[in-house]
Amino acid sequence: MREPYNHRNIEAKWQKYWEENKTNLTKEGGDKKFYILDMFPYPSGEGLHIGHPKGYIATDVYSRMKRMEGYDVLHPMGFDAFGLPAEQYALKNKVNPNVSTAKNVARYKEQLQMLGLNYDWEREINTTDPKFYKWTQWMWKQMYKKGLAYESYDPINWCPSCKTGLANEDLENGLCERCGSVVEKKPLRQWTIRITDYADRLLLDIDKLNWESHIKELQRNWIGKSEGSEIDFPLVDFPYEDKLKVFTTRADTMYGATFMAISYELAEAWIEKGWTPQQEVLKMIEEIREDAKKQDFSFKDVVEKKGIATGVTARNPINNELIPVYIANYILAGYGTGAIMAVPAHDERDYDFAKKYNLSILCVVDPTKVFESTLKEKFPSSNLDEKMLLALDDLKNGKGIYTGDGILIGSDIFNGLTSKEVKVKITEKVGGKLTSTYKLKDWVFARQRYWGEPFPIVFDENHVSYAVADSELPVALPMVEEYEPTGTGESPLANIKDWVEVYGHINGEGEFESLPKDDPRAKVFKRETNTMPQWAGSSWYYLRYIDPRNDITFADALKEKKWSPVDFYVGGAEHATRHLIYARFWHKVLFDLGLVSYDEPFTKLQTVGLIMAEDGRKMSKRWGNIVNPDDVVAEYGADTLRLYEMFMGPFDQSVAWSTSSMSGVRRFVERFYKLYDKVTDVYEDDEETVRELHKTIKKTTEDILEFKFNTAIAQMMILLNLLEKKEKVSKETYSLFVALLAPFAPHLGEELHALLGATSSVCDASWPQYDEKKLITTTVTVAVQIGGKMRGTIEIQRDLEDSEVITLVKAAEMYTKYVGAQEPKKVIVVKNKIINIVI
Ligand code: ANZ
Repeated sequence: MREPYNHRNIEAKWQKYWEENKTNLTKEGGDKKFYILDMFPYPSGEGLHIGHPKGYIATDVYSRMKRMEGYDVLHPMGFDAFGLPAEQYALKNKVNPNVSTAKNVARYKEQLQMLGLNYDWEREINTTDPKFYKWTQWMWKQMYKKGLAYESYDPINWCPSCKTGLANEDLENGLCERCGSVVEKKPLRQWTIRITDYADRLLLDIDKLNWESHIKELQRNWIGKSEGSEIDFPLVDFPYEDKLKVFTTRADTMYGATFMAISYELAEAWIEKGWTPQQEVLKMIEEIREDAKKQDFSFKDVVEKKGIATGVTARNPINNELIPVYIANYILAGYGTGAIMAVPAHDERDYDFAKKYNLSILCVVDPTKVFESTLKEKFPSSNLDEKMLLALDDLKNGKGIYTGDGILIGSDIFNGLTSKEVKVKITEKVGGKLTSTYKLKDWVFARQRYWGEPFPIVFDENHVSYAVADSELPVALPMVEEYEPTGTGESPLANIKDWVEVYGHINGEGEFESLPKDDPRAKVFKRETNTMPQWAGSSWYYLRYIDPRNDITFADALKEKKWSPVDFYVGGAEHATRHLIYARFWHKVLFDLGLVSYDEPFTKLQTVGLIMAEDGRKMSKRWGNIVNPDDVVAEYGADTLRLYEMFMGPFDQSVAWSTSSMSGVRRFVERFYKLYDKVTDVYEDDEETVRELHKTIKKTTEDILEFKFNTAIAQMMILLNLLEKKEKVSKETYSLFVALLAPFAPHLGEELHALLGATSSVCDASWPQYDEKKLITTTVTVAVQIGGKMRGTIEIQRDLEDSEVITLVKAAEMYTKYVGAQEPKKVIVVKNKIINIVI
């Protein structure tokens, strides 16, 4: 008699086997490759969260199947260990981040290994390793040399609590994404990267990507391209500035401009040039500036519009009308030109402002003459006629607003023409130019903190910057005692005189090279003391896995060509606009430099749904509802946890943890193990068994490819139920079933594979193939009613047992959506017809 299933023994045994036999090392000789990648974690002090493995297990299952299908598979893992969170953790616990990070990395790794993930640990990388960040510095240096990285002094987002400048991408609703503080605008010397030079390509190439459409849309919106015109409005008798340049997407409404509006920053620039406005104006500027500190940078959406007349007058170049210039709180300094022509009849923000300050509203686009289809677009889902008439009526009375395109009125020679044609004509007539503007801003790339990559830059006594020669890379981050942020806008590195001051000369290439202090050619230079943001290493780390120990280049060109691009990338949706924009940009720069072979890094992308706590809330210390992976593995085993996380629900949706379903999965594992007792060497399975087996092969293969792990597992459960009812099971059937299960539960897979007589790892077994001819079966479509409402149908095999039908329906998307983690009161199955779930 075999021992009953004991996950501890089995899992320890096979983990040791994999390590000793180097089972998980990447194979490189074949002609088919597959590069599957997880977004690497930042190793927090808390250890692995139970939600982390969801994505990792998924890529593990996928990569194991690919390997069994004969691919060379690259499935690596590493750590994103620089950055603010790691530094804050170190400060809080009063340990040096060098020490705490190493400790956290070790713990993460141990936890990942405990799950039996098949990462090739010989390729492990860590962004804080000088051998890694040498290449981060080297790549940044290429950007510097190309003019893509530049020093700027503009006001940037400053977090007073984290004491560092931040990129727009680091904000969430205007607050520091890290600590929730209100972010201020602070002028600061910093390094910035011209990501906007790539805005158009980043936008266009989105179409090439096999990514979820909502992620693609988030990227498009983040880049935020807007096509319009730049037009100059001359200022009348104003000695400090002769014109106002505006950006508009609606040049067709120029005859309807009744005032101009500028940002308070522009008003301040005028003051610097000598303009002395009225006291009230100064007060208003002050007020808006204060409000702005509490607001997001997308200030445009302010609810309460306010502002004041400057007393300055502009001339509308299309009709020579004189119109007043206002300062308004809804004008963003960093968008377009920071000034607008305001057309209250056709723009909502201008309309609100005009209403508040009693400014005239002039209608120049007639909505009634628009084609009906355009109108329907503008007023969807409502009673078109009524809305339209109302809009027209209001417009006629000079109090309405219509924001769509249409036919021009009140516009002199342009009357009767459409908005679309007039946009170009008017722009040309007033000597403006057609341009685009973007929401994407250049990337603020310097942090005034310790725990990051130093820049490979030195300055001479005139603050002229020089790149550090390649032979001197990496510029190592010095080990220090004191690394608290200074808060002055200087990095703590600035206090380390020994490190900051370097002796050397500028070589023939125009780069800095060190020399002994007493060398007659040696002069003193100062190192850049800011460090790079956490996004630096993560913008290219996937390339390093390809050739992680190469000291000559970041990755050998032939290897890069073989493995790139990443075929499948899996990770959190929170990276949709930050990491994924930065990495795409970085990759395109490398592509333009001829350093990589493809212009997009990640062909396919899949986001991971969250795992919520059993009570439906987010897991948090605050709620005391955290599930710890170590505990789960100790009690249930890694294989059960793996299967459970894949079975929980549709992969991309967030699902609540459920201990009872976890126990159910554990029983499945035990029963699977026990089924071995029925295995008979020479035995022919009946037709039903063969059919169900082939169906399971087909479904598992297809579902894994589509990341529908839950339905694959549900099908395996059905097959298991069936086999349990049979007196005997052939060795052949059981072997194939073991092969299907192995990617999900690799320890058990190995154990059973060995029991069946194999002498090599199940990882090297072939992936089972199904036979179309053996699949013929009769299926029925069954209606699903949940809580009294029809929620859809599922297709299942005719005459299934009630319990099997229930298993299948629980794996359906509608079940997760309408029932979730709660236990239904009752499930009634009317055979081959309907399933009624009472909740
Ligand atoms: C006149 C006008 C008339 C406008 C009209 C709109 C409708 P998107 O599409 O988001 O790019 N704008 C330009 N720069 C601005 C700034 N710095 N702060 C706030 N608003 C600004 O929006 C472009 C429109 O937003 C521009 O077109 C401008 O208003 C406003 F019937 O110009 B429009």
